[in-house]
Amino acid sequence: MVGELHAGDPRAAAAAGTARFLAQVDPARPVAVAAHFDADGLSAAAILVQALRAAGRLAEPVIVGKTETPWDGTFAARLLALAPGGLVLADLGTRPAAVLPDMPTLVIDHHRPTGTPPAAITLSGHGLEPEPTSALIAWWAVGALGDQADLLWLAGIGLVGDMAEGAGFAELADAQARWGKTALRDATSLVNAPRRTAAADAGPALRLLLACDGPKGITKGEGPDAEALRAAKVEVREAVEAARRVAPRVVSDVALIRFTSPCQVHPLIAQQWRGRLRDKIVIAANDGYRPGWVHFAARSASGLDLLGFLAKHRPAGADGRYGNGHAQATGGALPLPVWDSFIAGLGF
Ligand SMILES: [Mn+2]
Repeated sequence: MVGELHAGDPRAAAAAGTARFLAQVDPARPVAVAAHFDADGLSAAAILVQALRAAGRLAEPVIVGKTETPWDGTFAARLLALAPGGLVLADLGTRPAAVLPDMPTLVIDHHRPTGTPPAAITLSGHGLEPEPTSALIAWWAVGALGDQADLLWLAGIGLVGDMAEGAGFAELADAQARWGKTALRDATSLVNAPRRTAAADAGPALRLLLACDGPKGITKGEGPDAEALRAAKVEVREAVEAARRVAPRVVSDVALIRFTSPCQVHPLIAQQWRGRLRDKIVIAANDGYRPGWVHFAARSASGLDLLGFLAKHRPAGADGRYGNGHAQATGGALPLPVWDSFIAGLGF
């Protein structure tokens, strides 16, 4: 267990940790809010940025691009260009390396930690029962800045986006009662679409999450940003249709589906085959997402710990992009030659 949410009330601990973080930040400088580009990460960013600005703080969202992680030098340069006084990392993983050394840092995350971030205040929901998503932890966190009831729909989008709808959080029930279950679900589906497209431009979704006062602003929106989300859904649907025609190859307990698409549809393909090959470890591998690399998603319906499985089969040359996430939903990215030795090790 890493971080501060595991002793006592996680809601109070999230707010207390955030207050301590903000006390370290020079208020004349912006807080850089770095986030993942899925519905949970973008909603977490929208919650943090809006609550910080409403409290009179400067805050700027910085969203990772396609294949980018905060631990890449390119991303650190984007952060430093803001001359931030503090850094929030939302829904980006919990790793044992600093993104910006010597920068006050708040980690908000729910993926399985691969270590303890040095000198950061870490709000990790991993292992809590039920497990909160990053947007919900972000909403708890900004409780440090006053009442945030009007931002609760954003936490709802994060929960729906990461399939925590059935986890039993009272916050989601409250959000559904106020803004509508269907509207939250439909808005989540739209916000989640662009990250799977070839361009993976999170801009339109983030602008809508920052500007709207509820999910219907997204589902009923008519501007270019809402239009971009609808176009993204069409692009992704067509890419899924193409990839689902590929037949799996099975070697012992692993089923491999290999295809080429610029879209991040490998998690969707793995999820679909998981339901049909219930005793297999399903690996959907996409060699068109990034030239020279294979991006893959692993799923299993058998309850096997896939993080453990990938750790056992870790090829030489794999880096921090390999084998992160959740026990039942993981994957990674490997350069082509490393991928070849990985699947050779699995018997392919
Ligand atoms: Mn998440």
